[in-house]
Amino acid sequence: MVVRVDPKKAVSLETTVVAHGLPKPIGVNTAIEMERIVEGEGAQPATVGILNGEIIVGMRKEEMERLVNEGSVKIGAREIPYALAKSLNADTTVSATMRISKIVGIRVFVTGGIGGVHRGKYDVSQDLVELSKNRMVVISAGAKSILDLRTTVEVLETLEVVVVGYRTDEFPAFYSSFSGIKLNMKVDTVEEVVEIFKWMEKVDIGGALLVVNPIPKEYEIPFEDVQKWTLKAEMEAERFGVKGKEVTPFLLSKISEFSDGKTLMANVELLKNNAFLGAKVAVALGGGS
Ligand code: PSU
Ligand code: MN
Repeated sequence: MVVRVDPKKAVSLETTVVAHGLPKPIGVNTAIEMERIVEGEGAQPATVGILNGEIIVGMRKEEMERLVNEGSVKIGAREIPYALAKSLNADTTVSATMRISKIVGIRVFVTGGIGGVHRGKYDVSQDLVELSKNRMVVISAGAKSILDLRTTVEVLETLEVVVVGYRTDEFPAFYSSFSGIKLNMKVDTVEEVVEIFKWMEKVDIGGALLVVNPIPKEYEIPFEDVQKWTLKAEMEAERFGVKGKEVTPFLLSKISEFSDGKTLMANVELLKNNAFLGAKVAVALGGGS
């Protein structure tokens, strides 16, 4: 394992969004922009991925490009041992990145949207289980709109994941701040996030503090539009027989196509917005450089 950051000052970032969630070269470019934002706030970016069976915490641009150009498998936490044993290139989802962050002692992790409960057929992301196991701060713009959001929020409750809205009492739906689902915990400052996290340690809540951060207003896409494109994308997925871990990247790329790239731009902007908040939390947790 290669660790290029001081865990106490670091914010970890995933690579599935780089290699599978966003098209080339937007994935790598966005990752670099997120890293600059994190550095700008005085924290250390730690992009996580696996190259030739070696875990890298704090990937360099060339290494991210290798994931994209040589090809890599999308892995969750349970596939980490397999990727290492088989010397694979692997991009890490929320669950895999959280697990690696935990191993090295990183307390803040930033993503775009967590995985969750899919609609229709049984398909539940490992992200939810991992969120229940690792006490760290996770910043996300809610969960992807392609999911069954209501059920996802209920499962988060069942798993004792502490879900707080950042300046909102609504669970954000990724591309839009609205979902119609209300949250019962809201914070208005980064200091409150840190305060809650400290109490979680004291009362031994073992899972994550999931801070849901709505997409900035100027990039928001109406919930109804996204729902319409999602239905269309789901029909295409059905028609092409897309299954398993291909589902999320397929739906995201179709929705981007139907929206003339609007959702793609929204995705990039919410990632940057989350990086900004994550870095502030890391610094407030006492790890500023
Ligand atoms: N958010 C994005 N794009 C993505 C993902 C999240 O904006 O590509 C990825 C994350 O890595 C998340 C994964 O962990 O999708 C969930 O995939 P699945 O539903 O197959 O568990
Ligand atoms: Mn799945």
